[in-house]
Amino acid sequence: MTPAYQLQCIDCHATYDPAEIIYTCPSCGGLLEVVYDLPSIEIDFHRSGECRSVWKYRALLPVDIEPVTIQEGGTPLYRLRRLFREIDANSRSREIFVKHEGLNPTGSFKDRGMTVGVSKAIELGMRTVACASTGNTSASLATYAARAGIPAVVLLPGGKVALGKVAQALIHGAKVLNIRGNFDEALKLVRQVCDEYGFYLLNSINPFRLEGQKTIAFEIADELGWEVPDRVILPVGNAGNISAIYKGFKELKSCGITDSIPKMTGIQAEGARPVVDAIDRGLEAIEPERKPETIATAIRIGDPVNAAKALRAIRESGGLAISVTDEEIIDAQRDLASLEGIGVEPASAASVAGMRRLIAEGLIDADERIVCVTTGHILKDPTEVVDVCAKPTWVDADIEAVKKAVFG
Ligand code: AN7
Repeated sequence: MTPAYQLQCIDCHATYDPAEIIYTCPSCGGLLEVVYDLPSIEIDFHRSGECRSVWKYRALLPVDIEPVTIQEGGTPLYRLRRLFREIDANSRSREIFVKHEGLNPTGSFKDRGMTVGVSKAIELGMRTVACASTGNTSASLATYAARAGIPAVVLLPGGKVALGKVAQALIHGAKVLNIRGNFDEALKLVRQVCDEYGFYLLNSINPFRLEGQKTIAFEIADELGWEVPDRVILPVGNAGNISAIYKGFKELKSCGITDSIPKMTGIQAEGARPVVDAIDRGLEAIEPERKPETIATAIRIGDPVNAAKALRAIRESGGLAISVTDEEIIDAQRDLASLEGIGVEPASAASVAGMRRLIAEGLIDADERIVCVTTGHILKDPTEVVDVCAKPTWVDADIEAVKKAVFG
């Protein structure tokens, strides 16, 4: 069934026809979101036995054609067993889960947004799709554009995108531009290109893309038997995902499917923390960081476009925002990999590093049920992994040498 929905400005609340090609409010410049006439929509996904995937929840997705899909979503929710054993022993009731979004088709949560966003592009008759990207968005966009049979143009901060992501954008056939500049500059440029040439912009300023990403909330609640965790912790870069997941939880509550909203908790890297600063200082809007820097290149973003939505998500839900150092990120990445068997890229490990810091500092209650979202797969950034790990031991092709190396 086709849902009744519109675009609405989050600031002046003006509403627009969803077929208009707009990314911000033509009247006041505010961010847009998709709003549904919830009472008129027949929602059955909480009763259906269908496998979890983005399109299981299509009653609350704004796409009216057969979607462009390669089976996104349905990612695992792992309960942590060893990493927080000490903390668990202190607090037997604490449950900590990891929602591993790195297990989407292209290895990141972006696929949830792109299956919806590229489907929308086709529905709207758009002929070319484009984005700026710290890597994962470009990998995902290139893949879904290939699936849809339309060209993609991606602008990258040259030299600062992890190897696996560049490789994906290239092999899936996107036009890949290495900009001599950072992500924030690339995003400004791609917005101009889209305006001038009528390309469809699929950065997270596009409200339809975020609709796909809100299914992370639906899947978490679904997997917990339509209960809601106390807190969701995730990395924040351009601040789309935290906004999308919050919206998903709000819609579930509005529909009467769940009865609470998790405390949305955003983690940024120390060198790129405009959202954390705005929360700390009680600012209305973020102050951009001109020279963002972190090993977690995915979230090396100084001027997040969705900051206004993210600040609301964090404040309204009673959540938190903190930053972590690159060392804490690397430690969390290593521990997730070696103690839990969960391989994630550095930005994703920021969520677990942040949780560890919050628990250590006593900033979150001992009995909270927590979900950390790990947003990207470890193979995205093999260069970083090899850099932070001990090197393999070279051994002659000789049994005595092997024995010596194994036991020595
Ligand atoms: C692994 O690909 O911005 O706060 O251009 O790749 O929704 O931006 C990636 C962001 C977290 C931050 N984790 O999410 C891009 C891009 C990973 C990411 C984020 C990104 P948002």
